Amino acid sequence: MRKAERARTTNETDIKLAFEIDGEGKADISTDVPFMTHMLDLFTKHGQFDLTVDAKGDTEIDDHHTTEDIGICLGQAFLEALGDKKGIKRYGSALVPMDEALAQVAVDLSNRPHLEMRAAFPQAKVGTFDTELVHEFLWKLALEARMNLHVIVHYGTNTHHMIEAVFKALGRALDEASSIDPRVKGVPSTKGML
Ligand SMILES: [Mn+2]
Repeated sequence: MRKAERARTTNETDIKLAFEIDGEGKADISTDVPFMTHMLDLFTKHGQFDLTVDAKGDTEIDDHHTTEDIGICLGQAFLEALGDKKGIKRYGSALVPMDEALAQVAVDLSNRPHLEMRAAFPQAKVGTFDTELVHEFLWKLALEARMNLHVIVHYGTNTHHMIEAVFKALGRALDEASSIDPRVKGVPSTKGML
């Protein structure tokens, strides 16, 4: 079973998370950041993962710590669930429209953490959520999962739609990259390791 759990408590946040790669799109998400709850729900459904998150944090300051620490825990759980990476496709990409917005995600489960993000969100906030935290979340996810993650929002006018397209594309790209290809023998790298 490709799954892992994380429990992480600091002075800023208290996070419990369980992640399964080969899931059914079951999400049980409870966080102090409602917009992230919504995005993690989409991510899980479109990635056909199973994800349980219980995240409490110092949102009286802002949503930064809680959003960041969910990214850390999800990245660590994803990496552990991938195990030895034998037989995986390694690369994945998705182009996802959401009404007027179009987002693209390409990922390499390369063991070389990197984030490239091209997204100009028209609004600094969606509800109470600071949209700059999308970058913070994705960077910590990429760092801890040791993946090369490229995110492009080609266009859009509604910031909620644009971010939603990113999380749906992220789920689909990671689903593809982490899926098992029966033709792949061992690890898909000419170096012999990932
Ligand atoms: Mn929505």
